[in-house]
Amino acid sequence: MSAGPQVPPELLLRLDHVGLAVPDLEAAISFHTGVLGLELRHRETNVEQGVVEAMLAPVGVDDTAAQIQLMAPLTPDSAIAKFLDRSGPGLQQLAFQVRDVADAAAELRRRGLRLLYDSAKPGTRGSLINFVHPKDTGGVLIELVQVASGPEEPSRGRP
Ligand code: V0V
Repeated sequence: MSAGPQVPPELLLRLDHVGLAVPDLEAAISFHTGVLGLELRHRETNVEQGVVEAMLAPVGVDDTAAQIQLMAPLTPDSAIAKFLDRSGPGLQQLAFQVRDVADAAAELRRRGLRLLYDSAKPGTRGSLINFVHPKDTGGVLIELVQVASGPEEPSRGRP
């Protein structure tokens, strides 16, 4: 039996967030807090990415757990505006924490995947981000996130 290529255990550390494209950020925040009962944790405008965004989590869950990211377009030519035009509101991306975004991107390039940026760009809360093209992942836009404070150690094998 062939062992196949070794996957470095530190490549994708944990799910950081699930990104949803929404046409109206305030309406989406109202739904996710008022109806689903999530808690608003953070808001930010990212001009380079063309988004206004909000991060939400279940009440009482600490900020190291995966969150929901709501993203509305700032401009009609932004990635989120194009996604809304083509697909409507909904799941736009899965974002995984990586220890070092440049190293993770290089490893995935070696594995034949197309990364969208030559080098990482600023993401939410001071993170550094890059993306894998959705056509190389079975149709899901995957974001790599190097968090500002360094990733939490995953608690594998513990309850
Ligand atoms: C496009 N496609 C997708 C997709 N976006 N498939 C799954 N998930 C998505 N989000 C499909 C599309 O339907 C086409 O399929 C195909 O990919 C090629 O489309 P394209 O013409 O290249 O589409 P574009 O021009 O809309 O570009 C798609 C990419 C763009 C992924 C290249 O959205 C991009 O650059 N995304 C990265 C930046 C981003 O998403 N920023 C917003 C989040 P068919 O029709 O050919 O089959 S910012 C963020 O997450 C932040 C700040 C953070 O987390 O900190």
